[in-house]
Amino acid sequence: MQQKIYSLFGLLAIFSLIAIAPSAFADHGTATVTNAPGSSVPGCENTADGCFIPSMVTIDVGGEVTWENDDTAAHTVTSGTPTEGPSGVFDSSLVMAGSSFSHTFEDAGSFDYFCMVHPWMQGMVMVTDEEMAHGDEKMEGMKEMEGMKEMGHSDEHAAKGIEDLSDQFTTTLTSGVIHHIGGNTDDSTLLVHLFGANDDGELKITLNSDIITPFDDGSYFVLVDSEETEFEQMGNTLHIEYSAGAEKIEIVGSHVVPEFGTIAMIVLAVAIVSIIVLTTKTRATLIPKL
Ligand SMILES: [Cu+2]
Repeated sequence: MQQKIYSLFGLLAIFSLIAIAPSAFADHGTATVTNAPGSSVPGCENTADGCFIPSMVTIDVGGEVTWENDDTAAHTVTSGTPTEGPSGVFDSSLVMAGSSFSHTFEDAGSFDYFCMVHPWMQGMVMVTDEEMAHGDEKMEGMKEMEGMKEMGHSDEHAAKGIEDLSDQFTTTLTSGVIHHIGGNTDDSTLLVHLFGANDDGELKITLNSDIITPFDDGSYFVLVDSEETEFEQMGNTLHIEYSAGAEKIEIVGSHVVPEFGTIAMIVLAVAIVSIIVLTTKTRATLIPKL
């Protein structure tokens, strides 16, 4: 008899757990998002919740979202979109592997965010007023997410062949990271976009002659934020100095390979290499940002 009562209690306990669990999950005060391992390489955007897990979270006004970087690469969580740029609501700056970043949302609304280093990584935070109809808000969010997915498609072919190029192209920076590199065939320019160059620094870049061809005398022409700049050149390696706040370095040659795929692969290779370099150089100073 006593055994029966115990087992009844046991069953009751299990049932009450099942009953309570959903409300615990529905707690909208906090949410945790993790960086998907491998998201520093494009392709994660083709899977639902492939880059940020999950890519959309809903919290109440006053709630806090924590992003945990479970990846091996450094990432940022920056409000805004890659096309329109940072919106200024929140910005983690570089979050190293194993670190995290939190933000408390005081206003209702939907907040797009992305990774400045890997702009194919996009997510959204929905902040709802308690009076607001949760269902409608979510629907709107879903629609926006679909739009974002479509945008990401142009990155698809960029994922191919990345391993082949990464060892052909090297770059190091003493301040900030490379956001991306673009090629402009019309004026034979390689555009290096910097991010987070808060101090004066130097970019050391070894150019791949398959992508950018120098002028007949073997030289290039360099502009930092549209100002002509003196630089050192040793073979194909350029040492370009820039001052704090610099955003754009242009390297002009006689010819730049037009193929988008190639340029996209360089961007990736450069981004990855620069992150590795930056991670090893600044690990000590950046980690305490918890
Ligand atoms: Cu990233």
